[in-house]
Amino acid sequence: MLIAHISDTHLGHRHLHHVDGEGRNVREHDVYGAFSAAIDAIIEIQPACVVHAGDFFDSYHPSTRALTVALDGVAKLRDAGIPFVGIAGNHSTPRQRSTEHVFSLLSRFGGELIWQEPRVVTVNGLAVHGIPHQHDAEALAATVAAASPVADADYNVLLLHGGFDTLSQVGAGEPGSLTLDPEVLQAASEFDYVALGHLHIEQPARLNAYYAGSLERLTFGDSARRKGFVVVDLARSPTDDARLRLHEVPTRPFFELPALDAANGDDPLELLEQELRGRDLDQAIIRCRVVNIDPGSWRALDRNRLEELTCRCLHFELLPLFDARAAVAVGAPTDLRAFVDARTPRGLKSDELFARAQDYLARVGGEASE
Ligand SMILES: [Mn+2]
Repeated sequence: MLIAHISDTHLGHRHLHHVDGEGRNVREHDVYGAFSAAIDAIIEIQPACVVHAGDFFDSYHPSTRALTVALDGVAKLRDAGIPFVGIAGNHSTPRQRSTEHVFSLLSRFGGELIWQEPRVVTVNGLAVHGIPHQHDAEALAATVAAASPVADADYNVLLLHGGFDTLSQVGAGEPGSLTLDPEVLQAASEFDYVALGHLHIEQPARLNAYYAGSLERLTFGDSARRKGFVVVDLARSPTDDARLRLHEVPTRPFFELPALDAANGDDPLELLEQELRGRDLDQAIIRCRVVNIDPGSWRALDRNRLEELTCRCLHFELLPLFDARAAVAVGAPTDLRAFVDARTPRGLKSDELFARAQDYLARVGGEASE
């Protein structure tokens, strides 16, 4: 029996300022595209069920566009006769229980969504035990410990959203996110499979438990080699390598380059050119840090050359990391004070001008290092 495990689709996620010809945020559109591509691929595979391990939407009050994409996907699966079971993750859990949950809408389109109390959904001989996100880690652990497989189901799958200390934590810094004790997974070992959500890099958590990861890279910290959803053949033994495979979904190139080190007086742009050689730059989103550079050399960087090197990218960020001693020298506060005192027009207070100048410098410094 095949199941498809998808997670952290974050519909509605926006990043950067780039818009397409119709004024839509490019990254938001990428996220929708990845989701729709995953749904189409799942329909071709025809699994017995699709499970979604949380963070379906990027927020619990998604935009009309995010909702439209979600409802279209759920309806497509329904029309293809493939059951869809999903749980709420930290992003789709309202802080107040009185808030009407967006999942109530998806349920009307044939999805089995679980968002308040844990619930078992049985479809095609498969029992899916959905445990929605709870803000209290201990309560969530107790709920997992209390879950037990349904004896007369062919297979039992546990659907859970949370991170574990021992694993790569990309996606774990999200608001309301949880870190669980690995013991929690031990308690779930009688399940045929534990479909995990929350960490954005696809990875195993233990023999029968796996993170499908997000469909798109949402931060530069996400160094996942591959993106997609997981297809599990529950009939195969957990030790069988053919039991689980990641079905890749094409994504936009999105990565951080190794930091360029300007310590030896090398031209950072020469280093950058070498680093970019042979990489997929077309419409890519790339970030690169320059370390050990002084503010003077940073300011003297040839911006036209930088533009030439990176013009094929959708977005390229070069970030200087000044060393602390050099950074203090930037504002040259004693000189600035003298400068302001000498040039303050009559009728204005030099103290106030100086304070304002410092404020501007601090703001510019803050923007440069973000
Ligand atoms: Mn997430």
